Amino acid sequence: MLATYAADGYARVKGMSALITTFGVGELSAVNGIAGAFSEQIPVVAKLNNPVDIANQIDFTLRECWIRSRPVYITLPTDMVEAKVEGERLRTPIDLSEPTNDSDRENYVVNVILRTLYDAKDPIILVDACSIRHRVIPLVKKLIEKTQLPYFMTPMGLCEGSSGSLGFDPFVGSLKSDFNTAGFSYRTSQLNTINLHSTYCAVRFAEYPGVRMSGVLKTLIEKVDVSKVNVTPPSNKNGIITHAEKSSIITHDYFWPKIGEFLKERDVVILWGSIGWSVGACQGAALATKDAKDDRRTILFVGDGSFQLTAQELSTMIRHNLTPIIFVICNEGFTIERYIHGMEASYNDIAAWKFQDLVTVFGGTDKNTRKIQVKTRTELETLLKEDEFNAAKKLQFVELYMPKEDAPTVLVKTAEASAKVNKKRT
Ligand SMILES: Cc1ncc(C[n+]2csc(CCOP(=O)(O)OP(=O)(O)O)c2C)c(N)n1
Ligand SMILES: [Mg+2]
Repeated sequence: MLATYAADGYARVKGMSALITTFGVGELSAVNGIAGAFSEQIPVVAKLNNPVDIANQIDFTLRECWIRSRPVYITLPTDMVEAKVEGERLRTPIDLSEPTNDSDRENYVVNVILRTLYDAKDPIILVDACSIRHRVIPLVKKLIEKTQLPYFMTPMGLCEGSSGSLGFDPFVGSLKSDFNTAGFSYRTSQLNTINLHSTYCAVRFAEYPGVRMSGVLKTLIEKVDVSKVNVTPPSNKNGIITHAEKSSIITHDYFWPKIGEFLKERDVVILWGSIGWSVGACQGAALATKDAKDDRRTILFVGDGSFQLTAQELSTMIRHNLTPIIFVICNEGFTIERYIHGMEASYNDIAAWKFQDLVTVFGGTDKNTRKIQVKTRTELETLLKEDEFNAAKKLQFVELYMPKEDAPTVLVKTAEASAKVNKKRT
């Protein structure tokens, strides 16, 4: 299971990854992570398939993995593992080109989209996860630049990209999970949306199967008459949170703006979703940057509860001499869950681990790892300014303490929305 998380993290950084498991027991454990990769449209290759033209089949499967941005599964019988196959085809790269749309259909859909867009009063663009998965971010950027339409990113669009929509609320590549929509709190009626997807497009309630967003976006950029689009600049109501409050305690509202200043362009940042996923994904992502001989930093932010699920991946990171920065946010358990249900409930408590000692337990030494404990704002600020810390030349493990009942404002709102949805369903 941890290997699937690592493969997921690796694919997010390097585009695609492969994973080999033992048949039976191994694949059963892998189901969890592969299903997660499927739902988030991550291209992972899991194992190998049957005889006749094995090489052809594998090439075909790899192309499908890339084009659909979904995991594929190949099983290979034991007697095929060492079978010799013709190597000539290795000289021809696998064709990973995007399938094109039938041009009549594409033009028709683009015309419908344009008509709808010109009629719209305050159109916006909402960029979601599939835009990144299906590699259309450069096209989305061009569309935004050309039209000057206000745009928004969903949490997953921001982290890794999804597709989205164009609205009068166009979505480009929407992935409407509970988390991604802040408890399904999006307020766009389907009647007011144009949805662009990797395999179809939808305008209001009409769906156009087989019309892929990559082609549609290209034609849209070409054809859009900017003078006919009603652009309303967004109001900047939220502003930037500043914290003048004098306290030595690290709270979320204080922490994240500080981290915002610390992060550099091209840093790979991993935040937790399915608990346990992020530690494995961090290992895969750090390995991917190392394999790519890239000096991007890999930075993980993980809750103490989530970390306890897959802590042993620290061992793999140490074994591969990876150099991520790991912040374990210690707040005595499942804070988000406390907000959703049971602020004092014991099922949201966890055992009080000595987190940084694990680095030593898993074989880390002063040479290849560093352990840091942070309890005050001064300690954090000193650390974030330090050259050695910023250079990220060894694995750095930060055990960082926050109050049990503190949570970011946005998260509290998302939790409230989830609690409301849960209540409605019970
Ligand atoms: C596999 C899985 N099981 C259950 C959940 C539900 N869940 C969401 S957040 C969370 C607790 C997270 O605790 P922690 O990592 O310590 O983060 P905190 O909220 O304390 O910052 C749980 C159990 C989940 N996201 N994934
Ligand atoms: Mg916690």
